[in-house]
Amino acid sequence: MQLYHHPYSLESQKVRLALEERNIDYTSYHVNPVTGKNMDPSFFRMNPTAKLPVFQNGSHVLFNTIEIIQYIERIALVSSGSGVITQSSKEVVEWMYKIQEWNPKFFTLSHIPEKYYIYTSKFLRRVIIARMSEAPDLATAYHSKLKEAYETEEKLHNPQVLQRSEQHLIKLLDEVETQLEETEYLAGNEFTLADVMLVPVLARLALLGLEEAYISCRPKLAEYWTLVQQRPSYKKVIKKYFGGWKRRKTLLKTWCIVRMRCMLKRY
Ligand SMILES: N[C@@H](CCC(=O)N[C@@H](CS)C(=O)NCC(=O)O)C(=O)O
Repeated sequence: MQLYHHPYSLESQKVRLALEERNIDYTSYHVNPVTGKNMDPSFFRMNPTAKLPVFQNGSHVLFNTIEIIQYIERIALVSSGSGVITQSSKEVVEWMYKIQEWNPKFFTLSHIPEKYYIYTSKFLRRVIIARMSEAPDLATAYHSKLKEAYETEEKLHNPQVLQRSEQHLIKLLDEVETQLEETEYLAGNEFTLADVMLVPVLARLALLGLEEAYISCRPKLAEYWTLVQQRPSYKKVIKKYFGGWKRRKTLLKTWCIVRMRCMLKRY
């Protein structure tokens, strides 16, 4: 089994947490979306939306986060045999869909300093154009990606889009807080795949420096956040890249690559 993913990608984090929690072995391929690696023709041919993650098991290729996680769950169920692991309950699945409904894209981009966002998005557009000339048979798909990039920039200037995204997040976190008043974890007193979906959302808020504004102000959520950060899966998938000083190192490395390639005009 192969997973094409990147530590920056929130959707990838969800899938990697599920793989770690269920103890499934896989071959990992890093595809950095900020340096435009997801635009390479080899990856683009497999997934013309260029989105991460992609999970491959033989000829079976999955792109949808929930489908991948449910597939991982089935593999874990089969390999556990004796029934140590049980299938996700209706509550777990409902939470998974509820969390997946919130798209972090505009919220995240609107909290990145504008100069970094503008520089990187210009770089990515150039990468798309360069890849398009390398693989003219994929021109239509690359064109769609270019269009998407312009639309994203336009939407980022629309206060309504940003407001809707924030309101959606607040509603989700309020529902989570109400649930955590009843149970230790999201769907009961055990960590489940619903929690696997939520942890990267909280990690994203922390990464953007918004822990106070969205997590700490909700007492149960704050307790939960402290608890889930103790898990080995969290340490391996998120803390390894973004914990403490590592955050700076991880972000700086990508920023240097982007700057260098811009300076050398190597798209
Ligand atoms: N496949 C996911 C969504 C994947 C997704 O949005 N991935 C983002 C990263 S978290 C991505 O790859 N963005 C890069 C791009 O759009 O070029 C789903 O289930 O809807």
